[in-house]
Parts: sequence; C-alpha cells; structure tokens
Amino acid sequence: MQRVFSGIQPSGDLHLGNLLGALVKWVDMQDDHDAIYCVVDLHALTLRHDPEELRRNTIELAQLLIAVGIDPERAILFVQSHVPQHPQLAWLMECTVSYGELSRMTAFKDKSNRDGTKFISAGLFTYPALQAADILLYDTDFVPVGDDQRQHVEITRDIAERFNSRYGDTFVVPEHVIPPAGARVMDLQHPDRKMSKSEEGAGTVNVLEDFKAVEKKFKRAVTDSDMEVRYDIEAKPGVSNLLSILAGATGGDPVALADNYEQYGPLKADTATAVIELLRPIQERFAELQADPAETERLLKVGADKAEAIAAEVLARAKTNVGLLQG
Ligand code: ATP
Ligand code: LTN
Repeated sequence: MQRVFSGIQPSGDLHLGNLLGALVKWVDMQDDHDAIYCVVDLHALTLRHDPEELRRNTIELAQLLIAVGIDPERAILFVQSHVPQHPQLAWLMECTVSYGELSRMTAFKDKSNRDGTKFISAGLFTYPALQAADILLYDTDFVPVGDDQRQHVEITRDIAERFNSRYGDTFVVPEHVIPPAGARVMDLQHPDRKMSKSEEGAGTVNVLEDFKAVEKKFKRAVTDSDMEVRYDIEAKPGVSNLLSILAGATGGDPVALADNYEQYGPLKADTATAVIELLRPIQERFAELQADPAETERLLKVGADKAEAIAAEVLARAKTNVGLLQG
C-alpha cells in the first residue's frame, strides 16, 4: 500500500481552511493508504509561544483530528516531539539544503515580515529542513496539504533527490496532493489573503465556532458591488471564495454551483448552512473526546511507538549512507 504523511501545527484554533484544504483529504486517504499524521509541535516553536498554551493546543488538536475522522486504529496519529528521529534527521537535511534555497521560501518571508522587527528565530529559517525530515522519515509517497505548502513539498523533493544522488538511493521522493476545491480558503473579510490561524478575526471561521457566529461571519463576508454570481478568482475573489467553500463542504464543483445563484444573499446563507452541517458532528465528537484527555494521550503514545519503529529504520539507513558510524 502506498504511504501518506502529513502534519499540522498546534499553533492556534483549527479553521475552515485547514479542514477543507487538508484534513478532509487526510480522512479520505486513510481508507486506501497507509496513513501517518502528525501534530508538529516542534514546528510551533519557531514563533514566540506560551508553553501552557502549546501543551493545551497539542492535545486539543489531536482530539480535533480524531473528531474530524482520523481513526487512530487505522492511521498512525502521533506528536512530532515524541519521535526523536525527527530532529535527528533534520540535521542531515539542513546539511543538504542551501542557504539560498531556504531564503527563497515564501512562508519564511511572510512570517518573518509579519513579526516586523521582532525576533526571527533560526528555526523559522531552517523549518523546511525539519519538514523534509518529517516526510522523508516514513518513505512517504504522498503528502496531502493545502496550496500554501506546495513550495515546502517541492524543497523536500529537491533535498531527497540531492541526498540520493550524493549518497546513494536512500529516500522515496514524495508528491504533494492538493484538493481541487478548498485548496486555498481565503479570509472572508480579506479575500486576497488566505484564512490563517495567526490572523484570526471576522474573516476566519473556526472549526469549534458557535453556529450563530458562523452565520454572522458568512452574512458579513466581503463580496463586490456588481451582483453577479460567477466563479472568477481574479475578478471576483470574495464570491469565488464562497463558491469554493460551498463546493468543499458539499463535494460539488464551484463553477457549476454558481449557476444555482442569482444573488449573493442565498449563496451566503447556503454556504453558512453547509459549513454548519459539516462542523456539527465534529463539534459533538470533540466534546466527548475532551472529557477524557487521558485516553487521547494513550492513543498518541501508541501512535508514537508505531511511528518510531518506521522512523528508526529510515534514519539508520540515512546515517549509514551519509557516512556516520553506527553507534
Ligand atoms: P499559519 O497561518 O499560522 O501558518 P495555518 O493556518 O496555515 O497556520 P498550518 O498548521 O500551517 O495552519 O496548516 C495545516 C494545513 O492546513 C496545511 O496543509 C495547510 O496547507 C492547510 N491550510 C492552512 N490554511 C489554509 C487555507 N486558508 N486554505 C487551504 N488550506 C489551508
Ligand atoms: N509546514 C506545514 C506543517 C508541516 C507539514 C509537515 C505538512 C510540518 N511538517 C510535513 C506536511 C508534511 C504547515 O505549516 N502547514
């Protein structure tokens, strides 16, 4: 069976972009793939954070992933810092990627600018090396992610190919999987930028959000003044975003869905309803899981043991090929 790996940061509240851009695909792929999913807590250290909040976010995110439909019996679900091979392989990755390549990463440029003149950690800069380690440690064939992660999967492929050509066949070269609808969910208030955990506000819909608030956010979503419902990302970013969300939530096609609407009001109302119906079972299941954090911790431990068994073998292969003595 082909292997799937993906990760998500415990850096804030899970939102609709994460759900439609990545998690829906994660759930789908666990049926016919050998699936491994990871809460990447080490990645969350690259920006300033509060330790207590990180602990809470990590366990909550794991519970949310289970609530969304990741089945820890079928997929391996674990926390990155529980498997020490990740930062170990990351060093080999750092020595296989160049300063120039890392400097070209748009996520780094965005996040280092967002923080303005404040502290920019070295970890934020070398972050793609850790991500490459995450992926390559599991002989991964496919990486389901949102469109914003395309460049990080590309650099992972470049690193794998370079390592293989320098030191002999070591890593599987992975491919990204980006869903057609929902790949890039935009902020409802600023449809020119992606919905993001770190930019919460009236334009971000959280998976755990109260339904009244969800309705209100869609009602107030920014559209435009020409009143025509048409899927055209360039000319009509706000309306196209609503159509993409509706398509992502119902499994439809955004271009075809546009034909059902003549006005913005009904499109907003239907999109809100579809999103609420998508969120309802997730919120119910999350409430149950939240009542028993010890059980989630147990499941994560089982996941980490399974992950480590695979990662240890791949790391040993990489260490041998690169010329390190086995200890
Ligand atoms: P931040 O904005 O703080 O970087 P994030 O919201 O992008 O955080 P991540 O943990 O970095 O969240 O992303 C988890 C997954 O969700 C990734 O696969 C990413 O591609 C996807 N994703 C994030 N935002 C969106 C979005 N607006 N539309 C579609 N997919 C998204
Ligand atoms: N960089 C990703 C999170 C991430 C990831 C990974 C995704 C870390 N390691 C491995 C896929 C595979 C992000 O910010 N969304």
